[in-house]
Amino acid sequence: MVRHTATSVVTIERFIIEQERQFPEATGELSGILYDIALAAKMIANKVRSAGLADILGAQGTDNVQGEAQQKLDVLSNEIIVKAMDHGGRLCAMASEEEPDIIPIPEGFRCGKYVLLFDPLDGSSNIDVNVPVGTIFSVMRKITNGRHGTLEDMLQPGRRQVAAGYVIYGSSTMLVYTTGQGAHGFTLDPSIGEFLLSHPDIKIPNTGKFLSVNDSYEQHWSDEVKTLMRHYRGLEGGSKPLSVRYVGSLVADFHRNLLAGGVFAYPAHAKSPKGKLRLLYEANPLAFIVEQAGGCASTGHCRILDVQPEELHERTPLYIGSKHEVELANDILAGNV
Ligand code: AHM
Ligand code: MG
Repeated sequence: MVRHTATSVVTIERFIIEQERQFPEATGELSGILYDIALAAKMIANKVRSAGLADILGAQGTDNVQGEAQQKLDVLSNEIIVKAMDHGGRLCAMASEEEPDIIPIPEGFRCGKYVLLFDPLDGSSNIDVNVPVGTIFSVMRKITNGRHGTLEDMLQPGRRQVAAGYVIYGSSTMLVYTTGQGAHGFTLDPSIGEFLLSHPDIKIPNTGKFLSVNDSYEQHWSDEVKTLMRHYRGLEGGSKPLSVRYVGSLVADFHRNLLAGGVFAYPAHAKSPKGKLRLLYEANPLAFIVEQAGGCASTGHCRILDVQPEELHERTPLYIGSKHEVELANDILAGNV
């Protein structure tokens, strides 16, 4: 990998090109997908930034000052991504958390050799209270013959991802991605409209500081999950308690723990036996990133990246973050502690 000094200014485009150069056989298609995602992210960031004005300019379901109907931001973000990606000739199909079925590439456009899976605006219920939200994406290589991508191309285990990433729309907008050569973070400089390399080769601390979990579900947790949480809180097992931080916006909770060390947990519980989060749009891409950063992601029983998906909108329990805390989850949920 090309080394950059603390003072070099490296745009995301230049970084992607430098990474691609490591592979002389690369056609540039994957790089093209990443540029298009970065462009879509800038467009969404722009909409998210003015979301607080929606009430002034016209709320959802009403017309704005131009007389156009207002759209919910998650629906709008979905459209932005689809429109930024469907004509580039690199994808053969897409799937979104917002849409029930596969999104085909429109007739008349070239189909490429990749599929894109995404959650256009995760945590969008937080928009009204000005809490960070995010976009999460995953890229897989097409495995079927034929021009268009199929469900089979989407339902591959996460270890086959060729790229994955997320964008966090927070106090600044950041894009973090991996193509399997480390996890790298870029911060949007709004004055020039460019993502600049700010967090090269992110490494998550082996032992965490933070615990992110919605513990109002405690009454529905299994005894093993309750024991695990007691360990995390230092009430059992003798370790130092983790500090609880729960935004309720997966990208924000994950991002903090990735940089500072910690574990995000969304356990299965009696009312939601597979948890809440989606394997293909949320767990897999974040698992690829966390592993590249030296952390782990587990269902509590097996590595997230090894799960064979059965359906597009499948949910999974998720324990993700620092190695020590995720391994503790595996041990306690297996009854080994
Ligand atoms: P969404 O995809 O409908 O936005 O839901 C996912 C969000 C995550 O961002 C967050 O971690 C989780 O839901 C919070 O769920 P809960 O309110 O059950 O704790
Ligand atoms: Mg989501």
